[in-house]
Amino acid sequence: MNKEQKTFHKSRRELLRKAMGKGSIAIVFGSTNFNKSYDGDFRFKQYKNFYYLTGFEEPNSAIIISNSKIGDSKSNEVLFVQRKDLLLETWNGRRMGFENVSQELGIKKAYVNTELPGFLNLRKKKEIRRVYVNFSELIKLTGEMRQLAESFLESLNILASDVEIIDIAYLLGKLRSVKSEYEIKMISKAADISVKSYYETLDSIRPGKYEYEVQAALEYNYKVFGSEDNAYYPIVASGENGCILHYDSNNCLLKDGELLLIDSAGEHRYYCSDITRTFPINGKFTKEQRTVYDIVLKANKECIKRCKPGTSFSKLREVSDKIIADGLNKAGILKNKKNIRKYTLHGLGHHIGLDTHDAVSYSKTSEDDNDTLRPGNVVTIEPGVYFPTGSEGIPKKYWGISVRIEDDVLVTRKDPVDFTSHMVKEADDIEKFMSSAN
Ligand SMILES: [Mn+2]
Repeated sequence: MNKEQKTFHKSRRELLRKAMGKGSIAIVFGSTNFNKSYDGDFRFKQYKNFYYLTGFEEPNSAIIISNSKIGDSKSNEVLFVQRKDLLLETWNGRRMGFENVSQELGIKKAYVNTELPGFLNLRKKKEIRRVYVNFSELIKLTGEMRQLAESFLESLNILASDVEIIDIAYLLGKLRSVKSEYEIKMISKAADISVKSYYETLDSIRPGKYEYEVQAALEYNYKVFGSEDNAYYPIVASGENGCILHYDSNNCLLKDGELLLIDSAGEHRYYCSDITRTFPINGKFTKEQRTVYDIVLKANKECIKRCKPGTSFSKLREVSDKIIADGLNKAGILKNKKNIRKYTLHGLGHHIGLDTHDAVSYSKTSEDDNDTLRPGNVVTIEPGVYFPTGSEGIPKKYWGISVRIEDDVLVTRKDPVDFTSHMVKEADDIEKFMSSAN
């Protein structure tokens, strides 16, 4: 791990210590291998909260973080990892080993994960008043960590009457929602990789190709440009499929005269981007498609401009719905503007980061406002309009049209920074690019 990344994860542990306050201890488990079928597992992916604090990508790990010394470790942070095992490493890949943790990750102290139970006995530790645990992930652990997690959960039964036991997700979500310079660099790099890949893919969009061919071109290019993984499973939805928000079959033929909605992006070093563009399959929008497209684009551009501290997701959605309702109404497509949400369906945007829909709070209560945007937030702006066949009150010639346009935007004290602004989105520019690509 390079120095910059080490410094980043160290700074996250420090932030967490501050946020927890004195008398607190955090116990955060990493992920384990999950079975897909028979003797095949899903590709391993680290839990994001654990990754945030460590940058460590091996399964069967856990970290304990506190403001004071933890157990006999003489350290305020201890990582538990798999033991080195030459035979298992031959089958399943290299292991760092506890001996190399401090050098490789910059975490002060490490042990083999079989030592963990000794550290989880908190009953005699009078100085501990609060215990933060990633319960929602802990209960899913498999394999060697499962037994350990279960006995830990049982031990909390007695402890719970004496100290506060709290799920750490909310607290870490608060920290994760404001991105550091390092994180901003990673997300913008992921976005740039995705944009480059879209350009390389434009010439595979034409009548007669299949959705999965476009998907394959995108995924190939993500890897080539430096992405280790999809940020999420690609949606490559032609025609009416675009009206299915989480369409992922990607097995239909691209037809002349229809639109292709692509919602797909790569990640970089665990940080996600999230892009949607809508293309005319034959390279030219019909009059009806163009009308809807330009209205959605107007909402997209206006909301990106407004991505400044003090605005909120709910305010932006109102703005977007109003632009789209007015636009559709003026074009004679939507009579009753009050019905607009039947056709815009989803929220206007979300945070992105280690998760594509970043696992942070969006709630607004009298105590805590997570709806309002702050400097350092990175969010998507993704207005969409969907007219599936049978849409009541919508003229038939618009049925089957779905348009979504999504960009990734950093909120700063000054103007918003659009990480995906170099991806073509004006209807004229899209047509120009597609005619030169084909
Ligand atoms: Mn999105």
